Parts: sequence; structure tokens; C-alpha cells
Amino acid sequence: MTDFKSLRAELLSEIEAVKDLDGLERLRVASLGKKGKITEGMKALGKLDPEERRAQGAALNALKEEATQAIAARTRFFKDLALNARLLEERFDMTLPSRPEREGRIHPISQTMDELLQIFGAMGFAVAEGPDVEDDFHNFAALNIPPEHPARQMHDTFYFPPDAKGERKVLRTHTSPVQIRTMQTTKPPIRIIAPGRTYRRDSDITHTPMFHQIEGLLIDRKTHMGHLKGCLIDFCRAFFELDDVPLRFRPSFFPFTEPSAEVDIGCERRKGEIRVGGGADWLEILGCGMVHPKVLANCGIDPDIYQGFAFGLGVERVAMLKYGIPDLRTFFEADLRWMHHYGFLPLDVPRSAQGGAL
Ligand code: 2NM
Repeated sequence: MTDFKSLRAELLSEIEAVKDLDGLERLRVASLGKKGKITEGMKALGKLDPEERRAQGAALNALKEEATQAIAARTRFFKDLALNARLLEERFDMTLPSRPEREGRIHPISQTMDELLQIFGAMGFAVAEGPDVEDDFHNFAALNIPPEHPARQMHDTFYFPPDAKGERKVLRTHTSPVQIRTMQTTKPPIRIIAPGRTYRRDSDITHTPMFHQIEGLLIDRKTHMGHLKGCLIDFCRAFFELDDVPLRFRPSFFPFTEPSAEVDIGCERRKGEIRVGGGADWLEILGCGMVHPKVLANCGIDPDIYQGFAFGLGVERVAMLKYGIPDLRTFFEADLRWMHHYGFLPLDVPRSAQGGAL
């Protein structure tokens, strides 16, 4: 018959005396393992008469429970000890300067986005966001883009397979669906910008399948084309850091605006380089117009009371122009040498984003 009292005393003092996790594991196997002392004791119960078995069984179970808990507590103790030692060992001084060759850079797209948000923010535009995966209504129909419009072709748009209801979602081809969602849920006046990723099935030296846009929308009772021009001229001055920026508003067409215009900035092309701010050439930088009455009506806004202007620009495009980055595709190659050349340090804030008067 097992002497529980001394087995218990022996086991608990061994658990207390053990020096590390390995020793603890050996102890566990020797007591609770398949051939451990407690397990063996359990097996031996079968040979006892019922009364004896009940008494010893209860005592053994209690001992098993106690030993399990004691081992678990000791395990936690050793693990805490190891963790504390590691935390002390790995402590480092975050205020130390980094090694220059290891210093990270802010991607030109992030930098440019920050500048754009800063400029439009100072003009009173609030930021609005929406999903990258859109439905047909928000990406096309509400924007007065008819079913047979070329933008809807498989050729230009990433479509998802049809869902149970036969509906095919798309990767948004512009950020305009964000403006649609805002108009549906907000009573004018509205003054928002929608920055974000957009997707088109296009890939060549001047197109990447994902690119970034910022679109602006302003709606009020007496908004007109003059407000649109003033807003975009102020924006271009601030963004390109030019006091007098040559701009040309050229009539154009979009299904969602009427009238529509494209804006060109004066520039000079020399030896394969483009300098904005003057010269003999023009370069298109954004599209804009007065929101089409049908678009307002599609969103539940009465076009007899409200009018608005909208504009859209490609972030990569204006970043290339401002920072002299010649090749669009390099934005997405994750090349560290390129990042060191074109990237920005965290405190390297351009004048246009320093929050002064616009
Ligand atoms: C552009 C050009 C012109 C535009 C229109 C709208 C909306 F939702 F209000 F109808 N959002 N964005 C727009 C207008 C975008 O991008 C070149």
C-alpha cells in the first residue's frame, strides 16, 4: 500500500526544489506520466477491496490535483523568470539615432497624399472614405455611366464573379463612389475630398493596375464654375509652391459632370525633363466639372435647389511632376535604393504642407 503522506511531502518538496523547466518536466513524468508514481498508484487501486479503494482513490485524486497545480505554478514561475530576463536583455534606447543606411523613408505617394490632404483640409474639405470593392450602382449607374459605356467593359474594369443574386461587384475604378455615398447620406452643404486606391485593367509604362486618386466634391445652393476655378487655382499654387501658376481650363466630357473641363498646367520640356510653372507646353493634371443634375437626383439631392462642382486627380501623376520622378512603375517596385533617392524623411515637410496661409 502506498504511503500517501510521505509521497505527497516528497513530491511537493521536489517540485519546490527543482531548478529549471527541464527538471520540472522530469518530475512531472516521474509522478503523473504513464509510469509515474501517482499513475501507478491509480492502477493499483483495482486490486483493493471496495472500501479501501474508495478511500485511497479519493486521496490519490486529491494528490494528483495538488501535484498538477504545483507543477503548473512552478512552470509559470520559470517562464516568468525567463521572460523577465529576456525583457531586461532586449531593452533598448528608442531615442538613439538610427544608422543612416538603415533609416526608413516615407513613400512619395504617402508624402504627396499628406500634402494634398493638408491643402484641401485648410480649404475646409473633410476627408471621406469608402470600400475598395463596390457595386455597379455606386461605381457606375449613379454616376450617369450607361451600361454600354466603354468604362464598364471587362477590358477596363476588374469584375468579381457574380454572387448568389447574380450581382457582380467591381474594384472601384475611381473614388467617385465615395462621393455618391456621401451625397446619399448627407444633406448639403457638402465639402469633401475622397482619397484612396483605385483599380483599372491597364498595365503599360503610363498605367498601373492600382493607382491613387483624390476627388473633391462641393455642393451648395449657389455653387458655380467660378468657385471651381478659384478652388483649383488656389490648390495648384499651394501644391506646386508657385505664386503665379499658368493654368488652362479646356472643355472636356465626363458622364457625371456638365459642363466638364480638363485642367492643364504650363510647363517646359527640356532634355527629357519636365518643369512645371511656365514654358511653351501644357500638361493635363486634373479633370473637373459641375456635377450633372442626373447624378444629384440619383443621390436624392434636388438639382433645382443645389448645384455642385467636382474634380479628380491622379496622385502618382502629380507626385511625378512635383518631385521629378520619371517612371510611374517604379512607385510600386519596393526598391530600397529608389526609396532612398525619392523617399522623404519624417521631418522633411514641404512648404506646401506646412499649414501656412494658402
Ligand atoms: C473627375 C472629373 C470630374 C467627379 C464627379 C463626382 C461625383 F460623384 F460628384 F459625381 N465625383 N468625382 C469627377 C468629376 C471626377 O475625375 C477626373
